Amino acid sequence: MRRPLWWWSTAPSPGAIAVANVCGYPEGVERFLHALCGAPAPRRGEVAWRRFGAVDDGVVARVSARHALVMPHGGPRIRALLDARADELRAHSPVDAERDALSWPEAADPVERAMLATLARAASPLAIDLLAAQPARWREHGAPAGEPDDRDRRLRRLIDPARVCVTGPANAGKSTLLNALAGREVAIAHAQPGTTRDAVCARLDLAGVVVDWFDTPGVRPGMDAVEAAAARLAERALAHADLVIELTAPGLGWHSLDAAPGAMRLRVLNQCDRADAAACPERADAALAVSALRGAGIEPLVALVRNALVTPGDLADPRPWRFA
Ligand SMILES: Nc1nc2c(ncn2[C@@H]2O[C@H](COP(=O)(O)OP(=O)(O)OP(=O)(O)O)[C@@H](O)[C@H]2O)c(=O)[nH]1
Ligand SMILES: [Mg+2]
Repeated sequence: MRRPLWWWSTAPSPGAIAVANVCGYPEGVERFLHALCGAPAPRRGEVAWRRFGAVDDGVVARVSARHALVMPHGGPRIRALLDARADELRAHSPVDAERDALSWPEAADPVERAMLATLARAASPLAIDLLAAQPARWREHGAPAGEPDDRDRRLRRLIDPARVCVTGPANAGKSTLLNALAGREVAIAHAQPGTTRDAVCARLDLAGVVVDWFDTPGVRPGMDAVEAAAARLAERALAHADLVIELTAPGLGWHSLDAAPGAMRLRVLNQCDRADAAACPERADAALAVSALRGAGIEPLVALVRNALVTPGDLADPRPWRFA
């Protein structure tokens, strides 16, 4: 087999640097790198800066005669262009098991190999210790029988982030809440109703559990065509949500929209810093009152969402986890 294998070790989400592998017979690896970079392949053990044609520049590390790492910048467009170039150069993608065996030669057994492959793409910091513990648990208890259960599925949110969708009337403070959680201005927040005209998404770390957080446009009468299109995008986000936060403010009432069957729901009253918040009718139905603007109640909200998605009991449970 003279055609080298080509695959990415880093997750497909944007990052500073991405790492691709070129693996195969030495002459196949050399021919591929020469064609990709327009310069001779680095020698075994060498690390060199190279241009990757018109696509990007970066570093090539020759791990061994048969294996090199190609490290461009980590944008999805650069990855796609390099994949297309690898295709032109007739490299091919390994099947999962082949790729894992090549990526993790130090793994003692298939469970350890699968664990390392999962660890490399897990989104949440809380996944690290739990995944690292799995090979020993599987050895001690044996492979868990049957299909994945609810705990397995909840814990997988540590690997592939859960979707949290915030809905509610215009001016409830949905975008202000996203900005408060992100610690930067992800979405435009403004006193004018109908400010959010798109489904904005940000990846947030909620005390160790990473989620994809969707800010949706507020529903209000007399929406224009752009807002109506944005509302349809919000419907799509809701259809795939794991958790829906219904956010409102004093006097605005609750807006319940259809969501994915089985999605959890949490009612939150925002703008609790206002003088009329304590006695407003929405307070009685809210699980929590927060002020996105002033920061009150944000930590308890983070804890509530995090514990709903991945329960403390799931994390403490010593049984093996079907993580793959
Ligand atoms: N007093 C107070 N005002 C807030 C709070 N959160 C948001 N606001 C204000 O409420 C207004 C609307 O905030 P947004 O975050 O844009 O509201 P939204 O729910 O995203 O609104 P749409 O995008 O129109 O659906 C802004 O003037 C915010 O400053 C809060 O906790 N307390
Ligand atoms: Mg908004």
